[in-house]
Amino acid sequence: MTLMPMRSNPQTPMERALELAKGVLGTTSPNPAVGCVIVKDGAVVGEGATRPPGEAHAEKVALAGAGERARGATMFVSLEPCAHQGRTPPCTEAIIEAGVAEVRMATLDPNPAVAGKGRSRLAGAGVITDVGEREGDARRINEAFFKWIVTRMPFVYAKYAVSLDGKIATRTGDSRWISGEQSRRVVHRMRSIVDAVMVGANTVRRDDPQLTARSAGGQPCARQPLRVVVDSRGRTAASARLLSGPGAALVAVTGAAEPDARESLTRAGAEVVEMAESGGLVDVEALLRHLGQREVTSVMVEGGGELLASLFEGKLVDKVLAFVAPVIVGGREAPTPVEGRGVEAVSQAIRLRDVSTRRLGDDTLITGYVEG
Ligand code: AOF
Ligand code: ZN
Repeated sequence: MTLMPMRSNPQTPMERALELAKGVLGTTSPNPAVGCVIVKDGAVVGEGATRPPGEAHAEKVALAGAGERARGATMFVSLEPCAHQGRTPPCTEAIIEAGVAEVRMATLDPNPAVAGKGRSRLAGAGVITDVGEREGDARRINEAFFKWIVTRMPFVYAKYAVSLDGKIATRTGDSRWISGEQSRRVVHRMRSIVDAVMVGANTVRRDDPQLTARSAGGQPCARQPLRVVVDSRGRTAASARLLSGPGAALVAVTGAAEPDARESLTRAGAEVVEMAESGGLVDVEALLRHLGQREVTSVMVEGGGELLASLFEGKLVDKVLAFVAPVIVGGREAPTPVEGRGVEAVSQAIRLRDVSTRRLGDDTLITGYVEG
């Protein structure tokens, strides 16, 4: 028997703030998920995380818990406190009023309404400030917000599960299940964090996925991502499972979709949105821009190969999540995750950076960011 090693480094207040932030990911959008810890004389006197939009920011929750003990204390917060009047009043004023002596923020807020103003407002009022402790981790937690708030384009995750020989299904289209249970649980956790999931019409026809976020026991989660089908002609069957069920569904079509098809989808409960076309297909960049304007900050694209190819070709993918399972499927007709035409030379291939791997049972999850 092996004993668990004693943790030689107990969690720092900033690590706790990051943990609190992670805990509310998926409940704060389009706001970032922020964690805050207030320490006085070496003891934690208040903690908090961002509440849903329109409710308190992390700092306000922590200040409420600390009460009078916030006076002369140090605040650790995973994002620069806001200095603007948004849906809620500025956190900086609450911090100054509470008499906090020092604010240590992991990173500045890229929101143009804040972007350094929070820090200078605090410093101007005599509060000691510091920026940069665990900055990379803090930015990664809110990677979608960091892109969306400055570009108004959603952060796009390309997710797929492949066999060890690079197939996403057999030649007959069977794909249940290539990846193992632990991998599928990670996918459900991701679906509960992102604002939208997206698939192509062929994937709906072939797999009839539900695309809901479900717990390990199969129960649908309280919050569901918007389900988006890219379907130029609007030929998705009204009986497709993703059109009903908890959460909203949107079908993106082009002018080529017949009124009957649109009506049947609307009756089935979906919102039908006509987008510009590009080569006879839905212009995916325009679709993403449309979603971003509706405050969709992140989209996880779950296939198929043609949709992923147009997104990669349009340089619209930010991060890849590839689940690799130790099975061999074979077959030259068996589909692969990215179809389209592909590049001619390996030197033109899309490269990932900051690549990391994680074991999930016998599967390996490989993630990385598309080089910009
Ligand atoms: C903070 N603490 O916990 C979060 C912040 O409309 P509002 O008032 O909710 O403000 C939204 C903006 O505030 C959001 O775009 C981001 O810049 C910042 N989020 N700021 O001080 C927090 N979630
Ligand atoms: Zn705030």
